[in-house]
Amino acid sequence: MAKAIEKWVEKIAALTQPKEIFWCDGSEKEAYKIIEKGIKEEKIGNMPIFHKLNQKSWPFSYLHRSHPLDVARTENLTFVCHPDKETSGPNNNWMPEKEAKEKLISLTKGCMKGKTMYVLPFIMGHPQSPFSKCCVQVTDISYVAISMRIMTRLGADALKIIGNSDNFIKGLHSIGDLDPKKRFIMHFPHENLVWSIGSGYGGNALLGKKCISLRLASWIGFKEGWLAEHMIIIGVEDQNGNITYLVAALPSACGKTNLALLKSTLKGYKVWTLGDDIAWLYIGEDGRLWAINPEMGFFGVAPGTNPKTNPIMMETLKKGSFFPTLFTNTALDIDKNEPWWEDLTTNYPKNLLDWQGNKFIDHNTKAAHPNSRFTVSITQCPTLSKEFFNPKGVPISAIILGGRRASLAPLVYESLDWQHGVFLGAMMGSETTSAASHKVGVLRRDPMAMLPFCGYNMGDYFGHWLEIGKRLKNPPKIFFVNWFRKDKDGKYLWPGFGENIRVLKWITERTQNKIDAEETSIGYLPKFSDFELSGLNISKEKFKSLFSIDKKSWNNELMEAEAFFEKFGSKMPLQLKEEFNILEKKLNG
Ligand code: OXD
Ligand code: MN
Repeated sequence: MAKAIEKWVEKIAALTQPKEIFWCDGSEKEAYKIIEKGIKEEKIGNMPIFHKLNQKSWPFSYLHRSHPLDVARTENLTFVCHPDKETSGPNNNWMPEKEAKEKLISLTKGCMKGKTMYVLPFIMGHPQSPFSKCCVQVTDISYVAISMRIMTRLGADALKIIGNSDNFIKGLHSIGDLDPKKRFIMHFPHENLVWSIGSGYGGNALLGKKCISLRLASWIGFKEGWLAEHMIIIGVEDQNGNITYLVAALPSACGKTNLALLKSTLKGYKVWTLGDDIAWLYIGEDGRLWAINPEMGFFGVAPGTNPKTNPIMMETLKKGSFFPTLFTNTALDIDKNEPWWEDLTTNYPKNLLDWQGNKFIDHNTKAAHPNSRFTVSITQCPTLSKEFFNPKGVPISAIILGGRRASLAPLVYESLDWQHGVFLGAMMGSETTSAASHKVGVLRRDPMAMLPFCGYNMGDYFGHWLEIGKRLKNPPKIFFVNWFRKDKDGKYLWPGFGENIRVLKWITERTQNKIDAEETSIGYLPKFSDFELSGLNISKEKFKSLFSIDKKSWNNELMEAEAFFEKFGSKMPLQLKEEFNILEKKLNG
């Protein structure tokens, strides 16, 4: 008798009609076979799907150019189809399941004709963790097959665990004909199914990432009592060798990967990396909050990455291993056959092709797409924590939430307690970036940096956070950061990057109750004397500007947050309304 997984694959093949089916085993040999086959058989526009880069300077690296209209997540075409609209909430697009499936079936029928269908069995999370999830994705593009191999634990182990059972999350992916009008990324949480057609872009097509590990997993976590979050996981080691583990949520392209791989500028301090995008948080037997990273790779934004801003990522990218490294929509230095992006070097290479493969002439435009990416195995990261391989994960002492704000939010502040932290997290706003296809630089509410990724009603999500807090014996402290505050002349007030270790130092010292803080209307702020500024040339006055609280702006923020909260109607927890009133009073009292 055929196994459930085989039956499902047969059913999908009957619908998509591929010329052949390729079951991936995750081996090294297979990866290069898929790349070679892709180069011979697959084209995007008139270009081969992969271009082999200089293997001496960038070992095992390939460049992929996507369709020019397929360069970011498409939130307007992303749907979460719970049986009823209210469960999906105002934060998700929704349509009735019947209508969604009819649309998808008509777009998917015969979409793999003449193509290879890759079957990718993989595990999100450590195979020995009770939280890990076995998944199977099919795709008709080698770029996705290879990317999934870098980003997940793909291959035989997953097949072994799945065995004859039908206990696996299903992902159906096809690039379709890349027509944005025929693109949908649909989630069916009650069936553990993601169905994505018309895009090859990471967040839309690597289904293990945002679709499974955030949207579906957040819903599973809601039902089972844990959290799936858009967070990095790091360990901060101090001069005495003590390591404090933290998680941090920042919206896409707000320096999240740089923070995950931070190279400390403070002597004696070191950051250990456990994850740069997603954390699953659960309550351990000891009553503490624990975190695991379900992924195995980094899918990071390339522009701005260089030996100064992120030396550890540069090392990771150049390390080379049996996992290939992919660059997507970067520019190409023709003379060196190397990838290039803005700020990688101070000068432009002499002969450069832009991200679409055209000669780069107009320096008023960007050579690399602003959302160009690298996909690289986490195992190549020189600062990878050994705890990454621990199925239990790490115990968390602090949660950091943040956004991109030119004004309003101080560099760092600490909430008064868990409930207050959840409230401030729920009203979080950030200026949009190029990671999703919408206008860049517009302020939007992005609670816990989860707005595009929460697979159910965010009103319920806030309630779930409050519940988790009640169940924790010693809840982590919740902090807020903003690296992006500017002065009157539009200049950044804080140097950021490696200097952010100073903020992490203050946070870890607060978690150890080593230092005091200033209580204000929005929470605790650092005292000038406790904040490590040596060697930075930051005057007391500048420090004040980094931490000033403007009453008018905060009142305005409250007004905007209120309008946002109203969208969730009766799902909005009363405790957050109480916190709202308290803050309003404190600001104006
Ligand atoms: C990402 C994102 O790609 O958040 O990680 O968009
Ligand atoms: Mn992300």
